[in-house]
Amino acid sequence: LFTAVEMAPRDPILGLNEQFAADPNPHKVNLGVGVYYDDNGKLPLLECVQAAEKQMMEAPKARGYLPIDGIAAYDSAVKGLVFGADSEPVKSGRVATIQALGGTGGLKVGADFLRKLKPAAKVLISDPSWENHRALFTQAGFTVETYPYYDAASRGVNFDGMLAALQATPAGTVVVLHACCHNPTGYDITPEQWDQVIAAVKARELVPFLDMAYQGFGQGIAEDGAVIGKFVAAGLTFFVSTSFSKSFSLYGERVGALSVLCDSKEEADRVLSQLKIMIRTNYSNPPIHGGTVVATVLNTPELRALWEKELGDMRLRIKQMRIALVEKLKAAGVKEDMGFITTQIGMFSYSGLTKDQMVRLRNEFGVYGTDTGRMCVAALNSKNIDYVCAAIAKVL
Ligand code: PLP
Ligand code: TYF
Repeated sequence: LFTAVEMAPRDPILGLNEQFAADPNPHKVNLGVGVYYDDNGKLPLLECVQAAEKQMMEAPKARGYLPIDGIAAYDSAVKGLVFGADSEPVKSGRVATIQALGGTGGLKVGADFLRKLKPAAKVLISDPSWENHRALFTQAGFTVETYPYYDAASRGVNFDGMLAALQATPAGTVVVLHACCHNPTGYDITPEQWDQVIAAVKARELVPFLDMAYQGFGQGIAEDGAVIGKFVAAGLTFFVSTSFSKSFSLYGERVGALSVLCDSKEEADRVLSQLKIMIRTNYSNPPIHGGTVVATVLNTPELRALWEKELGDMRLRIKQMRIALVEKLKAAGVKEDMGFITTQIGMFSYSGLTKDQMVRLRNEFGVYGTDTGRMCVAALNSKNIDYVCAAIAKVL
């Protein structure tokens, strides 16, 4: 049965983790996978999460099946976060939201539904994008192509190229857009550029799928969510996937969501019924723990305030690491102006280093980033940054 089964390639990012774990170098630093570590190099367990879990422990509950679309209080909290609790879409009931297995799960439920709805549509992702975007939409049955995004020469976004591509795209094409903190480049488009993207999406009748995996890591929760408000104001219907993996440091609990903005409550009810079929035939219903933690935090004012503070601290620490990286690379003798690192946003920096340089960093110094030159700034800290800067200076 399995004699013809080929060995599949490793995930380019998660595969690096395995290589890192096996590396005996005592100085090794993992800047490969997108995970936030604190200044001691530890994965944080947020205080708001611990407080919610304490509450849950003190009033233990039996574990029946959840509804197919998850915890109602979780879904409504997600709607509030993404669209605004008092926003017209939420108040009118025209958002269909389901609790998903991480942001990936939200993307996949949305992709499966879209494939049934628009089987002939193509999917466009940014060039480059999170590699799993291509894999996930391909696996869902779509042909995946790209729109221009990164411009290496200007160290920024090739916005003219992006817009021209969208304007030349056939109606009904699904366009995956990073809502904020673009992975892997760290370059976001400006609010004015978003307006132009939205105009193109509207004119060409494209289907926007916003991936919001880093809400709160850019400028703040509301600030990063503002782009959603722009799509709403334009009168569009669209998809939004949410991930709490990073913002709650709950990677392994698999907490995320999919929200679909429809034209009316009646339409949202029908869409929700279809999303439920996707869920039921895949994993039936989501798990309880992570969703309860997030719902408890988001729906308890003191815990919500604590979360916003802790998320703000993570955001600030990453920004400080960007500033320190620029200064220390200069001090380590790098002649090139690395100031672009502080104009990037979110957890990643596209460093501009070549594949050869990234391989040298890994093999000679135990500093792990992806072959594309992406480094996770959120894994730098006051103890490893000098070593990393010295290593980068040597390969440059
Ligand atoms: N989308 C992007 C752009 C990401 O970087 C990630 C990271 O993991 C995800 C989606 C998936 O999120 P999750 O880990 O919650 O599945
Ligand atoms: O881009 C990253 O590093 C994160 C984590 O298949 C990740 O988004 C990477 C690869 C993958 C799943 C998650």
